[in-house]
Amino acid sequence: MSDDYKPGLLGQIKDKLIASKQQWAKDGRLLTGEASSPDKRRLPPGQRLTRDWPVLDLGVQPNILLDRWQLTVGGLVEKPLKLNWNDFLDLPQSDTVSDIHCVTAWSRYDNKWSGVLARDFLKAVRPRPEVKHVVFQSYDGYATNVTLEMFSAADVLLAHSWEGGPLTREHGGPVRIVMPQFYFWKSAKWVKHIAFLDRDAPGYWEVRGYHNTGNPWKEERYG
Ligand SMILES: Nc1nc2c(c(=O)[nH]1)N[C@H]1C(S)=C(S)[C@@H](COP(=O)(O)O)O[C@H]1N2
Ligand SMILES: [Mo]
Repeated sequence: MSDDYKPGLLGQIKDKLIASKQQWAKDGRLLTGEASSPDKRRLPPGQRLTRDWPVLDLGVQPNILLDRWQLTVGGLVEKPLKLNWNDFLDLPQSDTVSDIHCVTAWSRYDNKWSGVLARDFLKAVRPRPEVKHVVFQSYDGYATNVTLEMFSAADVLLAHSWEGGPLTREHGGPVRIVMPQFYFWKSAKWVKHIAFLDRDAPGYWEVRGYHNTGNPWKEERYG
């Protein structure tokens, strides 16, 4: 976890934001109860489109220099990895275009990402047959959990670039996860370690009242 987290003024403001977001989960804020399905509409229920790109974090935006960056992979895998920046760029590179849906009700269409597809990453890591869950751990102490099935979708990316330029620090650079089919809290910024597990391990928001899966078309905000 982040040892260097010292709440200053910014930290205190963020603590309030976190507290109110946790309260939303208790109150069931933004739930519309509208029925929807992925093939019928692009904008999930209760969402509104934005053209800017809001920044959400816990009050720390870790500054990881590329020559000190590392991504490690552990748990039940045939190939535990410790990747430096060059190792990461040596993996097969792909581009994707996907929409963002944040649980705070903003969506942003047509984001162009570059990086390593989860499917290519999985080929390098080779999870053991008993693996059912994946946990992303980040440089700011954040964590979020998904199933191996969710992580294996064709559109999931370990992204280092957005719209042709390096992903900025505020948006999770050097590398963040992009999970387009789920609320954006599943898309861990500043990813540091990926654990492959045979049991579930709920992350930061999942233990604070947010849904374990977070499918926006089913409006799985809280749970
Ligand atoms: N490491 C880390 N990843 C994170 C978060 C965070 O606080 N720390 N916040 C999550 C939430 S709630 C959202 S909505 C998105 C926000 O990403 P953005 O700031 O690029 O819009 O990042 C997700 N990933
Ligand atoms: Mo979020």
